[in-house]
Amino acid sequence: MHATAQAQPNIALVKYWGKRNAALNLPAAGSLSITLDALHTRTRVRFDDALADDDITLNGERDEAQTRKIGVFLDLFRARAGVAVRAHVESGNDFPTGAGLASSASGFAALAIAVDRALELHLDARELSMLARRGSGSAARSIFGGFVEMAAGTRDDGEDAFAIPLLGAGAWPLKVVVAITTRKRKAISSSAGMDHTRDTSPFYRDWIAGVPGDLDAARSAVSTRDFEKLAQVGEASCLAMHAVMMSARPGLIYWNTATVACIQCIRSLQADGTGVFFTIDAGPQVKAVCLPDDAARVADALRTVIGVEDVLVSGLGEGARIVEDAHACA
Ligand code: 2P0
Repeated sequence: MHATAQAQPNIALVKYWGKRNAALNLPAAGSLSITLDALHTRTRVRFDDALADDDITLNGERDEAQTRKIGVFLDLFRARAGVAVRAHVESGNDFPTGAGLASSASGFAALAIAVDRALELHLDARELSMLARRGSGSAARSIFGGFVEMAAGTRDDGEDAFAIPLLGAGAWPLKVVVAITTRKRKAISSSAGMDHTRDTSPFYRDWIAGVPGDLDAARSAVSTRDFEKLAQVGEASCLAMHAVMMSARPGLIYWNTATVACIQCIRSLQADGTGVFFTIDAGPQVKAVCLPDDAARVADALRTVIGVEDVLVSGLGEGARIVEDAHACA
């Protein structure tokens, strides 16, 4: 009745921003991501007959809203197992939480894997991806390593909205340099930001309509290891997503001045022939995707940008998995 799992965040190169069904957390369009290896979530789950309520600790703290959300997520698994037993959940990240570093992706992926093992459900990866999606849309992708595609699906029950692995982490070992420009939590959650964008942006339909073409281009770039092509579609998808966010009323601006300075730094590196492109999520951090030999140069350059607090370098990593119980959380 207990298990510990580890998962890593993923970074979308073709972005997910919009839902077609909020109750089942179904995305309005597909997405394509890379799973990282240098940032980790570890989650320990122990079901306990003596508990009256779930007991949930995230990064050493208890939070009522998070406890409710995770309780609802655990109910999906309890229903599958036909049990009502409550759980102790301890989860920790070794990177800033809720700051645009995809902590909800690694968090719900790790939780899904740990709960599946603790309840001995033995669900397959597709089912785990669909269940992780219920916690957070991007978590469906962190079930897998390397390059991953998430399908929007068309079914009302969401049974065709899951991620699939496209290419293993070792098959095209790109690097990701993360420039951290603040450790503060973001003011507007992704879910709230997506709803607001759908409800108020005049460009929302065009944004969603453009995603399938970007997915085709990115999938083809991955299968042929065409970095230039991936760079073009990756930056275009990121900027289109931020454009639609900014066109909401009032506009959502997740960037700060250092975010823009990092983009400009990356543009000058590109002009000098460095293999790098940027992507930015619902937060001010900049992720620079690089050819392996160029990562050190990119990291050195981003460290000199005013407002950059820290720079992390990551390779591509594996999907969510069970780990030894001994050292539970970061
Ligand atoms: C992505 N983001 O594709 C996009 C880019 C943020 C910007 O997936 O509401 O936390 O839990 O399904 O997964 C962040 O959204 O949103 C996200 P919910 P999630 O990575």
